[in-house]
Amino acid sequence: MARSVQTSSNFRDALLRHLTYTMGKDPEHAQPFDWRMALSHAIRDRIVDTWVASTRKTYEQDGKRVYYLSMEFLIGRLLEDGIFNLDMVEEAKEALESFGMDMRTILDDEPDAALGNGGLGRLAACFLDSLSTIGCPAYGYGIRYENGLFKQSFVDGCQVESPETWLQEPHPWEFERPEVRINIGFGGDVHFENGKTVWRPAEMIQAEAFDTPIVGWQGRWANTLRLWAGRAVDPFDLDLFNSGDFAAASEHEALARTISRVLYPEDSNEAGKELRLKQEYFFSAASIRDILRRFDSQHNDLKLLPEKIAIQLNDTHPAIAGPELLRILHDERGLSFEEALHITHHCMNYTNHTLLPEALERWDERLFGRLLPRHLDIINRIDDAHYKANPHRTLSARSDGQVKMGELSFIMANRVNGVSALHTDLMKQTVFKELNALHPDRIVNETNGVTPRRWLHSCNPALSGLITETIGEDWIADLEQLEKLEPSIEDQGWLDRFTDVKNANKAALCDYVAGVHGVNLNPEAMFDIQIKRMHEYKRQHLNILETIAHWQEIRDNPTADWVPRVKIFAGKAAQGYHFAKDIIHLINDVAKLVNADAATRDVLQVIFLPNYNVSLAERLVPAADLSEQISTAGKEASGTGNMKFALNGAPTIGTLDGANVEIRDHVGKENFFLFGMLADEVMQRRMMHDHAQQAINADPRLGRALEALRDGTFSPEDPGRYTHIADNLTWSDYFLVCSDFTDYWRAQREVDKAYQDRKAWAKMAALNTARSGWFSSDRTIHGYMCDIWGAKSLIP
Ligand code: NBG
Repeated sequence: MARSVQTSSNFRDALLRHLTYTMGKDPEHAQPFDWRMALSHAIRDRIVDTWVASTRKTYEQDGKRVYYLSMEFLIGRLLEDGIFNLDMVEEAKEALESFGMDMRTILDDEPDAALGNGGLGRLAACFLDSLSTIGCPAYGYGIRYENGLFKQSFVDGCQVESPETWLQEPHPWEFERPEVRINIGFGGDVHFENGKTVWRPAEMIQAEAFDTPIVGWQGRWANTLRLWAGRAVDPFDLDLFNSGDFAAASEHEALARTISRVLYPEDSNEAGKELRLKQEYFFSAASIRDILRRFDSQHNDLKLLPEKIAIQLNDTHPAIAGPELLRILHDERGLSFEEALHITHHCMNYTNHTLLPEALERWDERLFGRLLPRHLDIINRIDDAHYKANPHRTLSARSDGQVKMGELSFIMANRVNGVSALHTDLMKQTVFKELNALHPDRIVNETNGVTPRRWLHSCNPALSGLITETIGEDWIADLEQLEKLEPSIEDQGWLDRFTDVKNANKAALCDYVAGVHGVNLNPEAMFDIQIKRMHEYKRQHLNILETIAHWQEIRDNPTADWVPRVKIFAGKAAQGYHFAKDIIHLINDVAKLVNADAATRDVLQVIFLPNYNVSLAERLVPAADLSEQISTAGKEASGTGNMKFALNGAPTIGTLDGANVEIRDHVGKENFFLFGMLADEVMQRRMMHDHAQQAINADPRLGRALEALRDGTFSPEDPGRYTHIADNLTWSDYFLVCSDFTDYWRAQREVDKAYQDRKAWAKMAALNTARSGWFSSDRTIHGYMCDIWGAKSLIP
């Protein structure tokens, strides 16, 4: 399992071999696509060596395996990741150059695997990287969506969605496993026969496995991401075909495939669809079968299960895995219900990722019972057993005609975790207050983290190079070593180099934006960036309102000493979330007017970059001067973008929400621009019936910015376009945009002042990098291994 020791010429041969024999192309006629495929295969060969060795070792040592069940894995591109993790950047570059090819062009040819919506899916991807780097035997289980998250473009400033088609080209990273096909049942009824309960499903869909190896840092270990695709059990009806009904002959196949066709967008009102529940059961049940099959191949005593496996439910989407495991142990393997429950409970753990009530999954029990009749019985028995053990209170996973997945997950799980200190505390005080009182040791905190391989070493090679030159390269697998940078920060020469890196990253972003979008950004300006899903609680509208007020003030006094800023936004809104889409439209309309304003454009530019995804984040994060983390306190469970920015030397302007609290503690309060109400103040303020009007009356800047929305300043062709946004903020303002506006304005002016002293700013930025080492997902995974899974690394 040692690092591959390949000479450059060996690697060049491997590349040429794959171009010739895998792609069937001559170098003279090969297109970037052919080179990308050849390079991917050459890199993949190295990964497979590690992968096979890791799997063998896991079987030999019979260590505990971790199973991470997640509806989303937002892995993005894999080629660059593989090259960096194998430490083969120079070899790959040289090999390509010897054929006259530029590596960047080849890497950028890869489509993003957008199998997730946002933070939850990207966290799962960072965890896979850390599990492999640490050498913890683990499998990610999810769905191989044919169409990942939609593509976003703008037409007249409005978001337009089109399907993501990442699988239209061959995907070089996956291995189809036709021998791993599992039939998953739906519907039908439950019988009692010969003393046994038997579920006879009415419909069957086959789950077929596709495996992607995930290699860790320096190629020492590789785990598996196994994604399930839907197939028909009987794909083709020859009788129907021969009778002339060609469409009906393939209908089974088409229906079965819809199950792995699309990723549902979060926050959408449509999520209650039957298909979503089917997807959840489909991948959870296939994964449980697979886990048991692997266990059975090495053991014959089911009591050993909790010792040999740990299952992590990434939010409630795979919660049905609990009742499914229990069902198999009891109905099929013949354990008593109590014993099956006991074993299941000790295998399952649950991560909660949100307190937003609309995002906590609940299913209508008629729908649930129709699709999963036996599971509904089992959930009732789980509930009864829980009540029996805790008779003083009923805390039902089933009530008001609904199956509540949050409660079910809590009751099933051995450990329940939140994703930042504040979120874990709020979980105990709110959604799981009663359950926590009954099971006070069950909830633990595991603050999120991000992988330093992708989010510093590979996305910011210049900064990575400077760090390695200063403190050696061990920080890549031990991020807290970044604190060793602190003495250098006192050295002006070093700090100038740090600033040069940032400036070069900004210049590269300017080139990209000019090339792709035809907009010239001012590289001298402060790059102020807010990138994340569009949501009212994340308050992109607070940011744009402040931008409007700022623009108005510059126009009042154009010759004052303004600090030039570029306001950069990116993010997708769920298709059905009209308010969020209107905010995108507004930002685009503001950009149009402001960027064309000769009186202000030297000091203020606004741009909304379309189709935010992992690859775009990899360009933006290294180029940021200021990180916007401005959610209403108590609403953002953690955030992970906040960590990426701090790590890459962008101080935060933010509220005390999610992991911002811990970021501020680590980087120091003097290196963080704090504003806004605290979570408990938010709850108090909301009780005031006229909180928004009071805030507006107290701050004429806010009043004037809202007025500009009402009078059609930004939409002269359609003056009423933004009245409803102004009305919403004036009359309801659930997310307290108005109440936090004045303090946000104050903090922004402090940012301006701080940025004017460039030396002091550089120091602040560098301290953010040096003190962000704790936010590595390696630290988070060590926490899960120790507090939740009881799993060990198999790397000696
Ligand atoms: C998101 C939270 C983020 C958090 C990520 C990862 C969901 C349901 N939750 O704050 O909103 O960083 O999860 O934990 O997507």
